[in-house]
Amino acid sequence: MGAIGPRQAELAQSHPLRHLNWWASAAGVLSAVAGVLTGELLAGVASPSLSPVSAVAGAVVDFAPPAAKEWAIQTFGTGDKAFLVTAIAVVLVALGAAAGLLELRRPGFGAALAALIGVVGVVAVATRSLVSALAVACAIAAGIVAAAMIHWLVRRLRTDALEPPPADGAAGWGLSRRRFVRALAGSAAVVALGAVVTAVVRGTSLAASAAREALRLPSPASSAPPIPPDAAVGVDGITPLVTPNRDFYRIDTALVVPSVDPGGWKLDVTGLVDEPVSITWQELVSQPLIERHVTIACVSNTVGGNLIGNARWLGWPVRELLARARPRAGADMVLSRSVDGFTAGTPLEILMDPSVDAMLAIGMNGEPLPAEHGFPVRMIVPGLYGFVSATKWITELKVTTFAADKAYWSTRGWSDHGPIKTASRIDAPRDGARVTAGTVTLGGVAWAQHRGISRVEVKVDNGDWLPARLGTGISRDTWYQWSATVQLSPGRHVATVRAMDGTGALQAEQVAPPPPDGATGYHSITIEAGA
Ligand SMILES: Nc1nc2c(c(=O)[nH]1)N[C@H]1C(S)=C(S)[C@@H](COP(=O)(O)O)O[C@H]1N2
Ligand SMILES: [Mo]
Repeated sequence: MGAIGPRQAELAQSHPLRHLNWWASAAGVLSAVAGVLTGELLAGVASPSLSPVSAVAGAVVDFAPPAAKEWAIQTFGTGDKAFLVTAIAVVLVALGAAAGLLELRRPGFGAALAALIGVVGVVAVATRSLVSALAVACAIAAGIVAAAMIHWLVRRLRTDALEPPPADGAAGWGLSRRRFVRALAGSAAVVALGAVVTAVVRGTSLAASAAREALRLPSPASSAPPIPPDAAVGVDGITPLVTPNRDFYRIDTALVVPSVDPGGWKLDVTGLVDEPVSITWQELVSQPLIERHVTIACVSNTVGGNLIGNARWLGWPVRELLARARPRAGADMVLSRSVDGFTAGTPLEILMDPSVDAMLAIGMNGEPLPAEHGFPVRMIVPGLYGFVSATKWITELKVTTFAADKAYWSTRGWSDHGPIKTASRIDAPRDGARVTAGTVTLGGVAWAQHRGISRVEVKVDNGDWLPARLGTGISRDTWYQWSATVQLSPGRHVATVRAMDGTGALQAEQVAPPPPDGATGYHSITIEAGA
């Protein structure tokens, strides 16, 4: 082995590696694909609602001029999302090839271009409302993988091409490029395997999340009543009145979040009805929609627990759809089914009650439902625990009877019926917190969905119950904030809260665990008051 042979030197100088263009482009495209797969695969596990590609799709829709959007909708109709994803793929392939060519000529520059594409992904993720550290990390990983792979493959290509011919005189590049080809083929095999794994892990979620990002919710025909100015009591550390989507509790039996493309979604009303009906996504979104704040809660929530959240839901009243199907006399339950087989059994009477506004929800706090919260459509029923009402990824409403059908949790030790029990919680100060002795402000939330809260009281140690200041409720279907100032002497104290619902019934004091129909008992915290 010695100096670079004259043939190679000539290649490098007079025809600077031009004959390797195809190979370098292939390496670049493969690296781009590897990066995208990495991002999507990680997102599938760590951040199902927000993957790098769906973020870019969303950002493109947000920042594209209206005329371009109009054109895409006119030209591709409901295929506009598919067009968007295809366009992003074409751009990525082109940029990948360009990065390969650049890396061949200026080692490091192509890798930098790949990293820059990764940065675009990171920025796109950062502009989305569901942004999280994990979502950003997925996009960063995508950029790193693409940049590292392009650098490694093209270096392999260059060394192979520039290596002196072996002593036996066989053509240098012709022989040694096989090592590069092997590296490329090996990488392609890994990428292909990664693609299969990604497809399995993510299913159709890329299409679904891109569709979600590109979606614009229609305006409600009936808007949510405005939040009263004195609904918030202004105590530090209290739960916000409306829970941001990214902080909303999540409870379901799904190992992998189902991905449902609204384009193929429909909801069938079956069972004891005069006329089985179906509704597609397009039909659903063109109905007069209502928007309401509703606080949903999990029956598994323990006293003082946080499996509860309040959101502004946009949807179509379930009773309108049921009315089209005309439930038969004798039916008393609607078994709602999810794509993943989960079922909930809801009293038909509640779903048909015009004062309840049970809805097929498509929007949560002004955006399409996040994948984790049931995209594209879920049910929301004010006043009922989630396990008997809040079916996510909903696909069927079977009108039936409690006698004939059992829902998922009702066969597993939980009750058939699940009205939400009146409860209250102290959020501030935190349990075990140290405060300065003297006047201390407590704050928290209380809820009795559909009955409303009429009164909240607090007690320190074994003292008297003192009335708390109750914020005006957004509606009786949501939780209420409350605050109270108490006097604490130095030492350890126990503060307790209780609430009374709108009918004048006090919340149950008797301590009961969540099964079979919801925990009861008063919430207490300890406070260390220092001098
Ligand atoms: N498809 C499906 N929907 C479901 C569930 C589920 O396991 N699968 N869990 C229910 C339960 S027990 C609750 S408390 C709520 C929680 O809704 P969230 O995850 O949006 O907060 O969803 C309900 N809907
Ligand atoms: Mo639940």
